[in-house]
Amino acid sequence: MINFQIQSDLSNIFNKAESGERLSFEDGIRLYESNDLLTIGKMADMVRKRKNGLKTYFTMNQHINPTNICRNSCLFCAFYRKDGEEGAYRMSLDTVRQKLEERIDEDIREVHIVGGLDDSLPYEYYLDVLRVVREVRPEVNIKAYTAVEIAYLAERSGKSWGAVLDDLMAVGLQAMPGGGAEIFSERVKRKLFMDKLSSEDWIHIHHLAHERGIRTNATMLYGHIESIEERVDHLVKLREGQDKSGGFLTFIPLAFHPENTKMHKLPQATGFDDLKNIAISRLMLDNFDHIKAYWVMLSTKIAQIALSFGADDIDGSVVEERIYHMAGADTAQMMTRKQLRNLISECGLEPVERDALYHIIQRDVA
Ligand code: V47
Repeated sequence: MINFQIQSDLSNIFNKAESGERLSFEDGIRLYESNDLLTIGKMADMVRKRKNGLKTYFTMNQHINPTNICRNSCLFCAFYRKDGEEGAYRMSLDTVRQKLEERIDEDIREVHIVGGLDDSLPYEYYLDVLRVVREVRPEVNIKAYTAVEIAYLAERSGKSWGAVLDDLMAVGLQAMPGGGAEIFSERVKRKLFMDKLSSEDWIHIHHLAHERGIRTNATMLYGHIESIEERVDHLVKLREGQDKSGGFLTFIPLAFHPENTKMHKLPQATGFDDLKNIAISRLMLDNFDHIKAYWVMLSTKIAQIALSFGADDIDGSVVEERIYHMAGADTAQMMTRKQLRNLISECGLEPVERDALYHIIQRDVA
């Protein structure tokens, strides 16, 4: 039971959140229209504590982006390059192996792999990357390839989406990251990421993964040209998708970073908007167990506050993040286990180390 007075016009929503009643589309709009951030945050914290208590998850992970060469040209992306362009790269399998071996002394539990849609790489390369990870680190969880990459590999190989997932599972795929969802709006898609999947296809590929026992994440890219109606619609579509399969693990709101993109004139989302998105997603996504405050995108300072605004996960040690750093993120490239634990404990919360599937890692910590 939460002990504070709701003096704003959000008391109706507070009553629903307190009793566990599902919030409507209109409730979502009212939350986004409200500037009563502390009330929204308190409500989200109440839901977060009901679901996860003080537990706050983190993971020791490694990001590998095998290629940044991409046939798409999404306006929000600073990561992609065209073949031959300055800064374009394509890792050999030996380089992938070397990246993994460089960190072999660290007890990493998740390898997170995403890259571009690279027409010069054969289908088998995408499988081989996972084979290399399995060889070097047989125990690690492999979280790889967005729904956009799955659809691309299907098109390249002439196989169905399900058959591509089967091939990837056979070489170690266990989970999929939440990228590529962007914002589920045809209007925005036509303007910013014309060649990507429709919302129906993105959700369908995740359902095919869930049917096979592959757990997946979901994201929403905000802070560009989307409206609040489009944000709420995105959350409602994900909630409906989760009702059908139950296979989503965590939701990660991602703030658009404009630097080095074709939309560099847009301002970056504010801390106020970041916290609002964390809190509203916690309130709307009643069937998601976890909301992630991705420190690389938010900064460690906002991520810490987000842990009292509905988030119960802070992602991980990361190392060599490229997508945000190419877009001007000035956060660190990595965090140690100790730093992650301290960041969480300092907020009066309980750090819990997990793998990509939210299995808890027990350790003796000094
Ligand atoms: O889909 C790309 C976003 C996503 C920019 O599942 C940008 O655990 C901001 O999905 N500014 C990829 N955002 C990252 C992603 C992710 C990250 C961390 C954890 C997980 C997980 C998933 O990044 C893309 C797109 O929405 N993105 N460019 C940019 N300039």
